[in-house]
Amino acid sequence: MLDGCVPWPGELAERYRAAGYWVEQTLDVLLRDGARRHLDRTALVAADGTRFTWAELDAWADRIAAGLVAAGLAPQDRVLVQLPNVPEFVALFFGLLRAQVLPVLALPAHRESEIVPLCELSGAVAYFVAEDDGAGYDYRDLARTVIKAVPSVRQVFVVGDPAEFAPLPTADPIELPAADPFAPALFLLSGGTTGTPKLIPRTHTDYLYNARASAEVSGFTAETVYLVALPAAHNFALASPGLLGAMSTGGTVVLAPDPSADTVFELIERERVTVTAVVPPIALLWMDVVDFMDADLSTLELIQVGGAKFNPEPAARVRETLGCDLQQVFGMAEGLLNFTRLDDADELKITTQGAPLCPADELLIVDEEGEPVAPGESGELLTRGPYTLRGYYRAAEHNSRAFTADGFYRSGDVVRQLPSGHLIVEGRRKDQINRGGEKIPAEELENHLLAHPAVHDAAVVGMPDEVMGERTCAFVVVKGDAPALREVTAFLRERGVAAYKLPDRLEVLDEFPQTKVGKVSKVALVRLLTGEDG
Ligand code: AMP
Ligand code: DBH
Repeated sequence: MLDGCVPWPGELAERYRAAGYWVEQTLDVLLRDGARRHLDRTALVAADGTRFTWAELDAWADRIAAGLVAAGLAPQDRVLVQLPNVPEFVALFFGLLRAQVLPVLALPAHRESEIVPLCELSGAVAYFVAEDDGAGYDYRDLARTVIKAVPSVRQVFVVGDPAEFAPLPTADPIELPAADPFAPALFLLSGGTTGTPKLIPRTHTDYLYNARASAEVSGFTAETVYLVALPAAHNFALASPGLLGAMSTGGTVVLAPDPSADTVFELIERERVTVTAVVPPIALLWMDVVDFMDADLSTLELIQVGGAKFNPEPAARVRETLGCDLQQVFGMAEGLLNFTRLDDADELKITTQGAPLCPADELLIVDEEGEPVAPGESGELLTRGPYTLRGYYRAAEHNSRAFTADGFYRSGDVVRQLPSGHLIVEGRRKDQINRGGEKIPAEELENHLLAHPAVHDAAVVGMPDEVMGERTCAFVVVKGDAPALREVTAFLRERGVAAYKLPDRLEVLDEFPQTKVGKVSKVALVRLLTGEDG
């Protein structure tokens, strides 16, 4: 195992292999086998209509792999990849796998305050970006900051006009050694709960299982046309089942540059999309406007909704509005995935967040003392299994708290389990805001706020919101004059904080309410917003 990664204990690993969850294949098999089987069928479609057959995509990935090697990248090197939903994302992903270079998958929304620490933590030697985000943001500016700030980053590769940097490297294909199927293949980002980012190593074999089993439970076939509406770097859109799941069954992947109804409905109609995955606010938006848009969505069979709780009321309206089936997905980049099943009763599809994907997923639901609750009671979800991490990368100290001694991951989610195995997500026991599926670690935002000259103390909480589930409220105690929200968000932007992490509301207090043990009471802060007493 790569230094800084925590392996599964040998006995469990043996069990996962014996049961067939872990196969001796690398992730790259999805493209290699797919190309052998599907040759001239369409594998990938860009938003502008550019199409790639399986053979073309396979050859492209080979050329990129050779280019990476020629550029001096070596097996086990880490690189930061920050690309929008463009075909290069897919080709580069497989090129990196073939060269055994490990991508750290950042979101297009990330900025300096996320990218720099990620490069530092991973020791990234290269940074892959797009020229811009199509809306005026130039990633080459960000790259200039990153290479100055992080000495390990030696090279920047750009999709589009590279300016002073290099284009995506390609070269004539070369023979490359096969990777170890049980070694890390890539790093996903955790939504996080602390002031520093956390990286999730995913091995070839665990992520292959993740993608293939998800594809099976979601009914994917060679006829599947999967629309990537969320960022491709997100575990949901990448492998749950996502684009890798679609590839695993020989389906077609269509890339949407953004999840707006205008963009997506046109692509669904044009490419005869059968399935896509979104966070709840996007589903709500589509449901709101579908009647006013004359797009033909008749090919759409299934919409997967996850990332944040999808409430029963809108869930019940999916079929009548969008004309397709609903699958709720409660997942985490750390591993465990829960899906409602396609043959579940409507009641379960509407009111639950699904049941665990794998028979070997172990779930514990525990009270504040860590003791298992009675069946059907709510408590914090702990889990371990064949595709759930055993430790964050290079985070020994944090791991000692984030995992039990037995290796169960503490999800921080408060859930209740029905006799059928389905989970209902009821809340959370982690210091994080879930803003419509985008995760904001409270401590991280508080640290940024504390850097503001007028802020003496800061506490960030989620405030209930009809559409987003939660929005972000920053409570501050000030020194001198209180700044306005607009001034604070400008300050945070200046520090390079991603836009989705900016507070929606700012409240100034003389002092923070405290718990009995003298900590800031976030429960009391939320009550100040909702006006609930008790
Ligand atoms: P991350 O660890 O950043 O991948 O985020 C995963 C977290 O998102 C989970 O631990 C939950 O807190 C939240 N989440 C994902 N899907 C759902 C869902 N369907 N309902 C409620 N919360 C969800
Ligand atoms: O929120 C998530 O991280 C998530 C949600 C649904 C996820 O990682 C997934 C499905 O795979």
